[in-house]
Amino acid sequence: MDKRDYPAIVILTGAGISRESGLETFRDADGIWSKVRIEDVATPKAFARDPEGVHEFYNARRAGLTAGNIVPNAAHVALARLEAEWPGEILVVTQNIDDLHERAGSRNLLHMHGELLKVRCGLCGDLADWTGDLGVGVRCPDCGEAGALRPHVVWFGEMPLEMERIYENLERCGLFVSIGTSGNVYPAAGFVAHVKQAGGQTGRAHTAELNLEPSEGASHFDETRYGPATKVVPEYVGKILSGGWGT
Ligand code: BV8
Repeated sequence: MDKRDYPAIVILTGAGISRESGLETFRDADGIWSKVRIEDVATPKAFARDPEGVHEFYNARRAGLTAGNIVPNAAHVALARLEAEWPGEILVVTQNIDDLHERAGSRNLLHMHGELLKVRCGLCGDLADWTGDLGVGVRCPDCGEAGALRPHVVWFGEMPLEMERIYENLERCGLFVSIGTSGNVYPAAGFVAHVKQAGGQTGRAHTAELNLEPSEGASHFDETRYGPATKVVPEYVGKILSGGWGT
């Protein structure tokens, strides 16, 4: 079979894929939004009103992610294996701001909600890698101004990144797999409906949800598999690589 016979795959991931690496999700019982309010830490208004409070929220998450005990799990590794062994195209679109997909070896990857280990200058637009704390007094490494650096993260009410590239891939794919997301946050939660409507390469793309439990959008999917990501994702990657996609 040549490359064209292998459907292009788009994989959407959310906080659930990183849960077994030790990172909290957002909407589970003990999740992040049970401890802080979105309006206080994850909107442009919150940052304008209380920049130090927002920096503190992201400083704690950045410190957690870089502490050394948070590593990719079998689900991240399975997706990197799929990319290495799949003869067709594959793109991972993650809502996550951690770097676990990269550290597992995924390369065709985009962070639609930004990256915790990057900062952006509100004045010169410079994007820089950043593993330490941020604060209002910290100077931009490029323009030298203080008080304009923010986490390179998409807050509520802000446009997610690379949306054109995402929709272009959704419209061409033959297989769409959603992993570890509750299907609450748009536009990501609308991707499965977009794939169904666009039809994909084969006129009808196959869609699968792999999650701990049914998401808000579960009924949109052709196929669902529930269980911890470190179990269901490697199993599903094995199924795809043995030619079982779409069944
Ligand atoms: C936009 C970055 C339009 C920050 C995040 C009013 C004004 C403006 C917009 C809106 C509005 N009302 C609604 C909206 C749209 C809004 C939205 O959808 N709100 C929701 C709450 C209703 N969306 C936006 O604002 C987006 N932008 O619409 O822009 C626009 C148009 C033109 C011009 C300008 C703008 C921006 C959304 C991005 C917000 N930023 N994060 C940060 O991380 O701190 S969202 C946040 O939620 C994370 O990115 C997270 O990834 C994302 C989705 O959550 P999930 O990943 O799904 O995590 P969750 O905890 O919910 O679920 C985890 C799942 O895993 C569960 O199902 C669980 O069962 C499962 N699980 C748990 N353990 C495991 C597991 N699965 C497998 N194995 C396990 N072990």
